[in-house]
Amino acid sequence: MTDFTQTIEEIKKELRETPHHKGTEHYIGRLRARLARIEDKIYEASSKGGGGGGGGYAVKKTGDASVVLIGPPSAGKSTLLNKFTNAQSKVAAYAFTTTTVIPGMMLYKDAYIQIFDIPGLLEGASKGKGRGKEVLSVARNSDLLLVISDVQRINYIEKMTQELEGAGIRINKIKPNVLINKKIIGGITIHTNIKQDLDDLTIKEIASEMGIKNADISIKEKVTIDSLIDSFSTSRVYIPAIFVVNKTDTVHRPQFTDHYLAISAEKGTGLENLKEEIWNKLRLLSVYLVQPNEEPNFESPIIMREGDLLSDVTVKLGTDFSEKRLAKIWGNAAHFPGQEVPTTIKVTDRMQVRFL
Ligand SMILES: Nc1nc2c(ncn2[C@@H]2O[C@H](COP(=O)(O)OP(=O)(O)OP(=O)(O)O)[C@@H](O)[C@H]2O)c(=O)[nH]1
Ligand SMILES: [Mg+2]
Repeated sequence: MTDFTQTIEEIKKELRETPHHKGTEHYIGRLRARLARIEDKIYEASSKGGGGGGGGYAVKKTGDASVVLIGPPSAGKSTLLNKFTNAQSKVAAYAFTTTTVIPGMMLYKDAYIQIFDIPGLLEGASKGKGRGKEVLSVARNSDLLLVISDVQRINYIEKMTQELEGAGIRINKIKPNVLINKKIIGGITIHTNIKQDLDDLTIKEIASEMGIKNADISIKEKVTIDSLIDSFSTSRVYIPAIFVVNKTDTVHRPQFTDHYLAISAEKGTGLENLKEEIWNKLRLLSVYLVQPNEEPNFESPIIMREGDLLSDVTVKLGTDFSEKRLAKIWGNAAHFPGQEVPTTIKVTDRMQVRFL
């Protein structure tokens, strides 16, 4: 891979030395955009480099969804993995006990949820400290992150979050509402009904720096330089996260906001609660397949995600179902039991479906 380190350092130096005010905003925007473009290239290169996007770790994804445990050394990640799954990840009182990615499978409400235990993260991981970059690339490819620390080091949750941000991972955020319609010629046209703090020149320069030269850009929310760069970037990922505080058995009365979920992995407290939160955050739901000539029942669950269509269920079921365009449904979404619907409708939890 091309070494961008020097270019990155030069841009960062320039950013530090440029005074920040309205008059330099477009220049700052351009420099930040240039940095983001280089990051995009680095992530593109590393995700092509085999290992299933694990960037050096062989990570095989199976099951209905995947979760990664992120935290500093000795937070109790491996202890938690062992409680939740059949895995036997080594647990010890010293740092960096886990040195590679350890998968385990958790069965919860019919869903097979794959959990990855990974080496502890240090501050500076996103800049390449330890095997931080490889670890973070496992996180990039997951459906949910459990950011975990212990009661003595609650502040590490915030530090880990910053490392994730530094690796282009946006936590509990949604992609900025900016639509880009690329064209062959004509330059950049900006459409927005909202009064923006950024002027058109800044927006155009950021777009152009990120490789968008000709396009209609519709900006449907108030943007900042950072959120605009996020919306143009090809390498940002948006992943939900749960913040977990472990080892709450070691303090008399743990004190922190309900922003955090309290557990003791070792004693097993708070774990059912955490499983339910995992299920909710993954926005999983169960759909039940009803065979022809069969009464509706709850015997054959298929795990789907909120927003999936019935046609996504046919994809999951495989080729025998690929031609199906109509279905009968039972459950909350049905106006009456056995209603006939096209497979373009969304699935709902506990929907029973017979494909026609
Ligand atoms: N008191 C208490 N100790 C715990 C708890 N969970 C884990 N530990 C202990 O904390 C130490 C580290 O646990 P690990 O599960 O190895 O931590 P880890 O996050 O996997 O650490 P690395 O692999 O080094 O990153 C071990 O001595 C565990 O027994 C807990 O809930 N309460
Ligand atoms: Mg470990």
